[in-house]
Amino acid sequence: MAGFNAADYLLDRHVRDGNGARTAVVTANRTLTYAELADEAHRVAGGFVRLGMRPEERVMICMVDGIEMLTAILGAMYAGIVPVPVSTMVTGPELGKVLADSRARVLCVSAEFAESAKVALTLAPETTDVVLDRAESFSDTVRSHDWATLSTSDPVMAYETWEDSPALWLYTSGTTGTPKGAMHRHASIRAVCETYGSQVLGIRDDDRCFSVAKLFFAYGIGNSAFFPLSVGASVALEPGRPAPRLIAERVRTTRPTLFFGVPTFYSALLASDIPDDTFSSVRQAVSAGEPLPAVLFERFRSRFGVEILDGIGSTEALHIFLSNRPGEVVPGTTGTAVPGYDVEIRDVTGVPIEAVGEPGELFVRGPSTAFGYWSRYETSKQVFQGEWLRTGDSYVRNPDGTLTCLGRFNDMLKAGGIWVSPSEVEQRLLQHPDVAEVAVVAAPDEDGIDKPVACVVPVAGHEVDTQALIEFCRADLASFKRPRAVVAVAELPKTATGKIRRNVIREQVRD
Ligand code: 3SK
Repeated sequence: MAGFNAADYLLDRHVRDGNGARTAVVTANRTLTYAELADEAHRVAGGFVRLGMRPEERVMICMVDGIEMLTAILGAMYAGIVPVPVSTMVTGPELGKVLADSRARVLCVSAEFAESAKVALTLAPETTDVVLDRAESFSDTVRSHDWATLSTSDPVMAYETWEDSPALWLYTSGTTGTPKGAMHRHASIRAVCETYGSQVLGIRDDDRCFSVAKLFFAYGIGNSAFFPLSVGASVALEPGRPAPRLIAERVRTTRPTLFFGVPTFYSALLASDIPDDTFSSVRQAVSAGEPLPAVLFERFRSRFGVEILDGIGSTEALHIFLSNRPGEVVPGTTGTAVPGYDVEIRDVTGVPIEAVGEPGELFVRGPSTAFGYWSRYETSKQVFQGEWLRTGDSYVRNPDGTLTCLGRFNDMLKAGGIWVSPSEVEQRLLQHPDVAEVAVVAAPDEDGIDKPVACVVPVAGHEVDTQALIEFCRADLASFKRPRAVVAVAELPKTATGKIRRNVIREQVRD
């Protein structure tokens, strides 16, 4: 089996090639070269070994974006240990659930999340050691360590992992359901860099990356670690929660060339009063997580002068496998398959649909799909089908060969017996100047028959005239697709990754 270690590929390779003095990572108070980042990550690897960790054991990482989190991930990979970055937005019991599920021996945690971690530990008896990035003492029930225990340990060189050795677990729950750990191998990290990173983004060593999506997401770890470090480029890390003014300030100071966001955040940027030249250093903005409505693409380009490249990936595929191409964006579509990946739209019987305009479920195969979910045999069989990965997204082929997302496969709704894509109705409503965000779901009318209902967040300072919005849809959509009711709400319920929680909205509109 071929030897390969992703941390060696991302760090030591550049040092060996004489590029150790290049800037790798920038935070508000520290800048590290490749040589310095590699040294620190090797020490963290040594720290994990000092704590008694063995290759293939898991370390859970619940930390804010920063050098500590980056070196925890890369240090674990060096040592053959499997880093499991998890959302910092979860409650203590939720963290406890994934901690227990992963059977991680060690938990690395930022001081901000120490209280959640204490609760989590009561549910995860197999976790014996906690490493805090700042505070020193923690709990009597586990051994607690400060960050220096890791970062000042004797360096450990890369363990001889294989291409197919486990490298990274990422928990995903989709928009519903219990979290499942998607298990990725070392070579998949190289695969996403050589496909999407190199052949779609065209990332180069003079790029500077900035991602609103945090390192604990599959999208964020690609944007802020794998892609920049694969080519000797640099990344700016921001620990704070993304808000338009904070991000605009960091963009002004770090001057990124590649900026990564999600549709909700692009919408928040457009609704804010940040200066129109904020993104003047950016050669390409990227969006994923949810389909980017054409109207947001147009508004962003006209106000900030930057093109947003919309793509779709999944935690199970590690990163983006379907994307527009720079300079050739077809707004309102997700573009075409990334080189190295094949996609199929299949009907309910599993037969591929070649016809234009006929919706079906998207399947993908490629070099970065996960082995499966940790300890989830039945669910893994449903999602990982031979070489193919079932995405759960509903897609349609356009006449120009691009694909358009119609929403989650199970979010499609029927009105008068005809399928309606919530996303099509949402795109129309977003064209209205009073509408900032919208989600369309099915709700039963007085006869118990499902009809489209729109939940709308008004633009700040505006009010929505719900009847006028229905008429606005009627003017441009087939009559059966128009929402039968529009409900104005202050905000839409979202997952940690910013995806709209339609199941929650469905419950709300039924009440
Ligand atoms: O949701 C997405 O589009 C995505 C993109 C890259 C990596 C992971 C995910 C979930």
